[in-house]
Amino acid sequence: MEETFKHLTKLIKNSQKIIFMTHQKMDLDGFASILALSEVVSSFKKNSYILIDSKQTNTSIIKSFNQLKKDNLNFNFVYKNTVNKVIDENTLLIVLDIHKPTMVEMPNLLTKTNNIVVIDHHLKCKQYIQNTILSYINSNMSSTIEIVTSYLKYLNKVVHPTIATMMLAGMEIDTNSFNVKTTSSTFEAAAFLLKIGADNILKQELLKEDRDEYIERQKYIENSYMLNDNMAICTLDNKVVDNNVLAQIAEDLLQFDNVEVAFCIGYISKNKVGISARSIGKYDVERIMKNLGGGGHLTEAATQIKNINIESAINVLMNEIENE
Ligand SMILES: [Mn+2]
Repeated sequence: MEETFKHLTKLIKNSQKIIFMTHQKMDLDGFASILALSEVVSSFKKNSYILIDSKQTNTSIIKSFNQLKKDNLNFNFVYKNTVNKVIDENTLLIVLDIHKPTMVEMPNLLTKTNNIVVIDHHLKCKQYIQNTILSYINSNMSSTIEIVTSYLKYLNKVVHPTIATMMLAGMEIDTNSFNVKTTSSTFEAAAFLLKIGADNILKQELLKEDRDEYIERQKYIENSYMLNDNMAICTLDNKVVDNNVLAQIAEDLLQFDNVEVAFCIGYISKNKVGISARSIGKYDVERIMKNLGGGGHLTEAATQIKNINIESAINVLMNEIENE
């Protein structure tokens, strides 16, 4: 990891402009990692830009933006329609929390520069960003934030307490409250963030959710059932929901006795059914989702199936599980 950090520092110092990008449907692991690195870049007196989607739906992300405003923390945000004015072939493009080219916020940006860095903690997949000058993908890390925290330690730098708080919150989300993929280094990183000023109360505020959404989710969970000894499934009704809802429910199911794998199925648009799958780590859900046209990682994966109803989608999933 030290070699990577050394190289990364050199690349930043040798660049005029740095653009950060994470995956589509940005989450706190990607966003807080970007904010922290952006602070680092500024401390090297370099200009950094952060590519974001102009529409954010993730609650903790929206709260984070409001908090940045409250604390007067300014970053250069650019959007898909303005980033082309900023990027040129010498720009350093740092991609965080993702290494699949199709899943980055703006895939086409990967063709605009020769200087791409990828830092990620997901299991390396067959399809990855090829033309990098530096790539660090370590699936032993709980989160991208854990890697970025090590980088801060390496540089002997700190970030604003609000950013440290967002990092702690992002880590908590990625580890499902310090359960999944959590090692002693994860706790050491969390301890470091608290040491440099992460605030536990603000962290809780960022992670709080809407009461109505919570109640709706519990209603669905009430109707979940076990498929066999260790797999739980929750099927929603005809209401169209956001992908995040499916993911959250699948994650919720993992906290129950005997559940090692969880699926949640529901309409994500009028004629599209989404399946979200989660595993505590013993079972590879990516394989199942991949066979159904989706993808993801060992512990979290998903797919979308067009022109199908929920009943048929359940059957398709059941068949796939039986084939396993
Ligand atoms: Mn992540």
